[in-house]
Amino acid sequence: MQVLALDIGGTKIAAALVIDGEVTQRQQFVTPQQNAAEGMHQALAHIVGQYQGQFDCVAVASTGIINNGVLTALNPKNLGGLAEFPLKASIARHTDKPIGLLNDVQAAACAEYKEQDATLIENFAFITVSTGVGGGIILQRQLLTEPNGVAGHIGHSLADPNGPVCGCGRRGCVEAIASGRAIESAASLWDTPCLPKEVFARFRQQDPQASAVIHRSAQAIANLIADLVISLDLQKVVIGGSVGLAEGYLPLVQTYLQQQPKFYQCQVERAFYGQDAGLIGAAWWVEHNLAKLK
Ligand code: ADP
Ligand code: BMX
Ligand code: ZN
Repeated sequence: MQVLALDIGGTKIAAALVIDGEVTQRQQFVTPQQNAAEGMHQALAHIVGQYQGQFDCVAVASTGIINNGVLTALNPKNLGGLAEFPLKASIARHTDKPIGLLNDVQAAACAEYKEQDATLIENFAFITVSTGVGGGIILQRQLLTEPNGVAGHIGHSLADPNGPVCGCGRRGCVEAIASGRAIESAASLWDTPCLPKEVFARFRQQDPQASAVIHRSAQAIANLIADLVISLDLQKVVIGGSVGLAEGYLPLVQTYLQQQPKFYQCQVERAFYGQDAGLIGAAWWVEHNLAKLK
């Protein structure tokens, strides 16, 4: 089966044909930030048009709470203020093939979990540190999506009650401290402001200001992992997203996690599929749930 897979994040939209788990014809677009609803309709029309006639179904991994084909942003600031968007209906304007949708990190969790030995790893999570911070949780070998698609929104658990207000409305979320946008916002106040990619470059050169921000992010993620391990008996966590995959970040998370008592620790690894975890997982999930979509 040829699956048109889309991975819609707060910063970029990836699209590809996924055939037997292999990614081909991958393209990447910037997520619209201005006039976001209209921009999203146009981006989807353009992308589906590019692959017209080449796919049997569409699999969408998208940022936001995905329920009944509708995207509801928990943090609308990550999507240029877009709070709600009819994702499935927008794509269905351009194709009559079946369309399956799930949250971007839930999808990535599927891709990475199928690479695990399920006889050994029963409880598992994927954490993305990207525009936001998201999660996909697998318990007793099953991805949590029911009943409302909310499960896994761990970026909005509490990191610091005195931290910055998050775009979701809550104060001190992990996302408000650890995400790419949080790093960007901290670095925008510096004498020589810069974007997260440059913050990482300065961190690797041991710049104290950059190191403090990256350490704060990694420590919040390590604490989040510890909370998940002790709540859910997780056996392994895999990390993705452009911040999560950035050189030097994972070792820092591991170092902070190793400072926790033994019961709070678990194996933490880099995403096997890197930036393609969402695309591959969405395609896999839709192929395995196709009967329910028709
Ligand atoms: P999305 O959230 O759309 O899935 P990404 O996973 O690429 O996209 O995450 C985007 C965030 O990662 C942005 O905040 C961006 O500034 C940051 N980022 C992009 N490239 C890098 C990099 N090489 N190193 C560190 N951070 C990066
Ligand atoms: C936010 C939330 C999650 C998402 C996560 C990572 C929105 C729009 N998104 O916590 O649904 O999974 O970010 O998303 O509320 P990304 O855009 O960083 O990949
Ligand atoms: Zn929040």
